[in-house]
Amino acid sequence: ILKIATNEIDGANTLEQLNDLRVKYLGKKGEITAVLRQMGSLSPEERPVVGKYANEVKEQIQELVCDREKELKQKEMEQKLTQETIDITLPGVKRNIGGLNPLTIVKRKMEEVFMSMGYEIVEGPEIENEYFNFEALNLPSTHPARDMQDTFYITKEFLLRTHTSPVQIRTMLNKQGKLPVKIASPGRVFRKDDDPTHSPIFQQIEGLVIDKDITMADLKGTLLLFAQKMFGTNKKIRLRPSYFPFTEPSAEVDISCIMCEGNGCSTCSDTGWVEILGAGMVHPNVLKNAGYDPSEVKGFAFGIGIERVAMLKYGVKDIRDFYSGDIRVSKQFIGG
Ligand code: FA5
Repeated sequence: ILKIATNEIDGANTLEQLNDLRVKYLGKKGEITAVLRQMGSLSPEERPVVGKYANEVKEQIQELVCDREKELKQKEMEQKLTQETIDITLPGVKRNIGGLNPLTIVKRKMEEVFMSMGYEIVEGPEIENEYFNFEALNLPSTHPARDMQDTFYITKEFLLRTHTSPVQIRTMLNKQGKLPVKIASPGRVFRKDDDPTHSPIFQQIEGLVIDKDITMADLKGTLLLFAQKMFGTNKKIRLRPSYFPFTEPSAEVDISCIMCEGNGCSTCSDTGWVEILGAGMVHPNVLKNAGYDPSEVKGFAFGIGIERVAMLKYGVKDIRDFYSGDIRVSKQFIGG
């Protein structure tokens, strides 16, 4: 048996053939198993001799199968490697690469402008406590101004923040009365809005400055400097009286958008002005809620719409173009 098995195993050319031979000799109905089964019919003297010999043959066949299996696997691998060669001289598949989203470019530029003016960049949570989004900002639940920003509520207590202003409260509480406070906080905000200039998800950058002797003139100067650093020194800003419960007095701020080239001038709106932000002097109740004494310190705050700034900067008419993911849009901004 051993001689024949050795020949056959050596001659097996595939793993399948080898497996058939394994079954033929070593399987339950195999030839060696048959010999071992017949042991009962042998005399007690013959049994140990034949048994020992049969087991030795079994072990040798097992070893032969094992060695041949290794050889065949090696051969298979070599074959695979020669068949699957890669032609590295073939031209590659060209990837279509876009640029940074214009909102990212504008957000980074705005952060840079504020950092250059000494602002610290901080962030706050998008899922916000009703207390920080409204109550602490001088907007109790009975206040009619809560309807000014149509809110996505998650539970009675938690909501998607409608503006970046809750970061004002979080920052002041963290500073524990220390002066000065000077932060800019960019981030996403959410409202039930949806039209060409209003998106349900958009971004704002909040500014907050608290110190002794801060006045409305500081606010106006800061915003003018921001506008000119962002859009060029020929830009003007205009403050219109407005109302926010968390500032007093409050203003909405427009930026001039008349563009002149050669002999002709064009404008982005009928009036030549576009609203980009809300601002004002921090309300005494807000200072109190955040642990500051309004008789000792004053402050100003503002909230700028990042999309509005980007629309103005790049002449984009529909806010939804920023979110389309269309590579033809972002491609135009490669290199920022
Ligand atoms: C506010 O959100 C106030 N928290 C701003 C503020 C901060 C005032 C600090 C005073 C002190 P308002 O709702 O006006 O205000 O939004 C501010 C800016 O966000 C707007 O001027 C506009 O540029 C932008 N904005 C508002 N709603 C949308 C929207 N749906 N899509 C895109 N931009 C928007």
